[in-house]
Amino acid sequence: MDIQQRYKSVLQVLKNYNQQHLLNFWDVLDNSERVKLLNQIEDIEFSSLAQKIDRYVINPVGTILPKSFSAAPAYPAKPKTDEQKKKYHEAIELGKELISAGKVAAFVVAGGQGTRLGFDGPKGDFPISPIENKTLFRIFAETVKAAGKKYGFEPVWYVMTSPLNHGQTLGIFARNDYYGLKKEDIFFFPQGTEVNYSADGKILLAEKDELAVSPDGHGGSLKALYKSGAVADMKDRGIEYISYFQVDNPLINIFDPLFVGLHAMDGAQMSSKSVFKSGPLEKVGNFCLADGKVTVIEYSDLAEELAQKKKPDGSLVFSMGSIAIHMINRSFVDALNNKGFALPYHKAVKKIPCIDIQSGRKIEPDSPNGIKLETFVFDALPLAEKSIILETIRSEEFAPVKNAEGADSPAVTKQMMIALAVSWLHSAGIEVPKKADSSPDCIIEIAPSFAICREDVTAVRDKILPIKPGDMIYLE
Ligand code: UD2
Repeated sequence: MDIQQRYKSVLQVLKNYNQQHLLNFWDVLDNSERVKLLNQIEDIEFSSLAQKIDRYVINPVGTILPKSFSAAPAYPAKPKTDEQKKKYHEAIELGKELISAGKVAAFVVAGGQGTRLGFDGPKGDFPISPIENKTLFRIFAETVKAAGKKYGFEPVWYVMTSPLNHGQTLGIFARNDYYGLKKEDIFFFPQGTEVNYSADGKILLAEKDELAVSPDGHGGSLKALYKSGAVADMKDRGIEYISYFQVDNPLINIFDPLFVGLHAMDGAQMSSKSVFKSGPLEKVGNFCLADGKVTVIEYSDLAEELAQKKKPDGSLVFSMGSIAIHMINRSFVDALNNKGFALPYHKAVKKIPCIDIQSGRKIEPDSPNGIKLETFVFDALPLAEKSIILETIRSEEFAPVKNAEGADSPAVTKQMMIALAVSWLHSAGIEVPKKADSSPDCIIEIAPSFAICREDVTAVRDKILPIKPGDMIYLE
């Protein structure tokens, strides 16, 4: 079809959906700009557009909560009964076997825009370790490599980017020689995008020849894993379990035998780790049980009265917060995509630079002017036949870098990294000098090549020299 024919047919479709403004600047575009715009418009899924705009943009009904739900049960961080102790022991053994057999792969979602942190560039390139200033990507890569060495397998790491940061991310890895991993053992793929809308449901133009788009949310990872060929690659390599984590959490325990083992023993398809919420209104999703299915209800959707509800012993009813750590079966992702699935959209009202469709002038908004739609990965939990939750201790596995200042800021994350290193040293029987307020009087950083878990430190404790007040010690 020549370009005029394509133009005519696209214009007709756009008219049917009341989006013909997207071609307002056709006359001032050159040929390559016209092709670029048509390609983007032809990629829109028009079959679901009208319903999507009505349901999520113009007349949003908000999240539809299950009619009745209760708090979801979780495996405790430490086993309590003899039966549990036996099960945890067996799960750890099974987890180690599966990891050693190369059945578990690392998977980071790194497609977010990281605007809250105010960092220019992919968030994985943010320096965070307390002494060496290692970036998040470097910490994950070294952890993946160390796990391969510890368990004797060739680790594979899947990295989801977005079309907005894909090229930059590839450049960062190449410049850093893939942080010592084999290039062919890191599989990069971009997630999908969603077009952005004005409040009245018109698709926004970022430029006269370009639609305004944004990443489709971490829920998009379940489609992108499949579309990109990552799932097929996993099949070829014999990988069965996907260890899913977010780019902002340097404490992540990527290859955790207990989590892998419990998930596999219970025959789950998608499982999660949780922490006890720091308070009733902490901004994390809440693990609930609805119709027998594990479901995450975002903090913003849980009525305050329920969030505050207490048990007779004074503890919170909805106490388990989601920290976005999941174990997902490759076969589950495969099956979802084969039968076709859709996660619900969540609407975010944001400042979106765009073109005024009458004048063609660029608008740089000071206040939110447009709508982005995203899907969330945890909305796939109720689609799993079986899903388990393993509680974990916040200080051991969760210190996300999200904001420039205050809670979840780099300063807090670094403190938590030091505190975890100190706690591992304590467990190995090593004295760590303390200040009067009992905070550590030293800065410690443990390289993944030295230890990726508490037990690793105990195993090499004789190599650690005495620590003096004020020391800065990097263990590698
Ligand atoms: C998320 C969870 C929250 C809690 C918290 C833990 C949601 C809505 N909330 O909050 O319940 O678990 O994390 O830290 O998820 N990402 C992509 N593509 C996208 C959007 C995000 O890859 O299109 C990645 C992003 O790079 C990051 C992660 O997803 O690794 C989380 O994104 P976020 O910072 O927007 O999530 P947040 O902090 O609102």
